[in-house]
Amino acid sequence: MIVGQIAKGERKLALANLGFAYAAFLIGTLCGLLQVFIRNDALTLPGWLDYYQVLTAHGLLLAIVFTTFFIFAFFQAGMSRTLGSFGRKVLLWNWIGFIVTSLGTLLVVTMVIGGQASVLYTFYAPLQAHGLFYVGLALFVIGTWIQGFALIGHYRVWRKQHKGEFSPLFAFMTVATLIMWIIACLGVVAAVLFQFIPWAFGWVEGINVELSRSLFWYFGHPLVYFWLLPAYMAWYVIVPKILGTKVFSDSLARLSFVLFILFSIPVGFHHQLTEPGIASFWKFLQTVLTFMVIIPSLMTAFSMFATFELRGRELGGKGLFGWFRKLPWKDVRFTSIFIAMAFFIPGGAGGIINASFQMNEVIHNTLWVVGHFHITVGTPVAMTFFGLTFWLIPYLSGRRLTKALQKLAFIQIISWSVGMLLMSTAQHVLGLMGAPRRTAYTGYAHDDALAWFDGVLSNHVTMAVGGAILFLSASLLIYIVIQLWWIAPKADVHQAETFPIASSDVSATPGFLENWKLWVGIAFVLIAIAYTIPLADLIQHAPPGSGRFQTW
Ligand code: HEM
Ligand SMILES: [Cu+2]
Repeated sequence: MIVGQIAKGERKLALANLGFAYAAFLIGTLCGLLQVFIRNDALTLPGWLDYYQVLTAHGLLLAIVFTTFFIFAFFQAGMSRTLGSFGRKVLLWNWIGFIVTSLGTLLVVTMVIGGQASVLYTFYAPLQAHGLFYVGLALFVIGTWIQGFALIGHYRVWRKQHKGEFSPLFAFMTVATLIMWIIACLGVVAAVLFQFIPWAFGWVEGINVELSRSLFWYFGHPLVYFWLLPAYMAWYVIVPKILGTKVFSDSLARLSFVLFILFSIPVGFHHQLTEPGIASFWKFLQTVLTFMVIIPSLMTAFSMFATFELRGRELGGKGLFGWFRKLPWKDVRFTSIFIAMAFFIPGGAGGIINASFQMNEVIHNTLWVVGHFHITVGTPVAMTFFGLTFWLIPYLSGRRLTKALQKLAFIQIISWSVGMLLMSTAQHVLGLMGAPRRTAYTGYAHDDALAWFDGVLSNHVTMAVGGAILFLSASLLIYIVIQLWWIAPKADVHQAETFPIASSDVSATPGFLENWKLWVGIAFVLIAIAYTIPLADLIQHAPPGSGRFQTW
């Protein structure tokens, strides 16, 4: 059997992470299917299962477990591919981190299934889950830190051996993403260790609710960039290789990742615009910082389309848009990611609406928000990961994506797009008309108001049709994953999938871009400016702590 160019240790590690990711994906999407039918009163759950229990599982399994495990698989395979095989210590610590992350996940999932933690994935106080739920969360984060530091260790070894050289772009971006993740998690770790665990186990009586929410969102916004940056890595580094060209601009790519470290953290208050206890000035400041992220986002969009156009013209595309037809549409590795990018255009535009103080009043806590994150994390990120899966699993398993499997893969990405278009459009429109999010079926509204939800698009039935198509698509993906992992024909040397990495010209890249001390320093200064005074305020002028509530 021929297995890519990857050592056995990393291969097993990445596959273990992928196994967890796709198990979570299957159960998570099944929960999504239940939700869309419950919300339009087509399904009633048995007494032992609760809507909010299902929704907690859905949010956690898809937004946290699927993404994180997938991302680490991608990082581990890619770091081994670009920097060389892991040393014994790096490999060992990656495994230890993986095991701790997995134990945390299992503990959290057990608590949710056991009906002890229907607190949704944001676990807002004063809703109180079993203490072990928070212990599981802490283990999960610590496990990712161990894996993260192990990968950074691998990078440091490489740099010591290659003094004065730029690291490969893939490795640079991995390190940038991990640095952002580690800084971001400080908030959630502080809340879980110092607030939730003592409170849930009954060691202290009250919890400072607003402080816990602020610490959560200090983490919660960069969390979305933790999902997004690995997808951007695929766009910057993998896609050009599939197109047969090189990275458009190495320094632009590195600069945009540095800007994401700076501007994705000090902005959590844009999720708390309606909350008391934070003065308007701080909300305003963090909103301004939020909008700074538009700069690296548009830099990314620009370099993607520049790559497409330049390559399309090289291949003979003429006229204003002739290059578009020359792109490799028959290659599912490309088309999947192109669709992912296309979904991100309305997704990003919606994000600007959400982050705007006044417009947020209209959409806050409505189904619009649900529509929004399904066309950001639920499609651009998730579908980029699907597109990676089609070659990453063969690369790791030594099998082939056959013609028949590629056909199925096309059906899968197209059905996901159709399902998502229906579901998320309905969610956006319903939300604008006032349908709340995080609410099981309710007939509690005036008849006139219920009539608003009778349109073609503003309809819970449209949402359910979309959701059902999505679940079929998810099941098809699981079938493809199983085929690629265990069943498809083995590849020989010539057919073996490779890990596509585009070459990147560093001759014009300024050295300070790889000066991590500088960027981490600036990131902490921005965080201190945006958070010190309002958090100190929340602690000093704390109201009496809240008791524990279990509403289920
Ligand atoms: C079969 C595919 C899917 C279906 C049918 C589906 C359906 C839904 C529905 C109906 C809700 C809103 C429920 C409510 O607010 O009452 C929801 C929430 C959510 N979905 Fe999905 N979804 C799917 C896939 C995904 C994926 C792939 C992701 C992320 C990678 C995702 C992440 C989330 C998150 C984070 C929430 C919010 C949970 C909360 O409010 O606590 N979903 N989903
Ligand atoms: Cu945010």
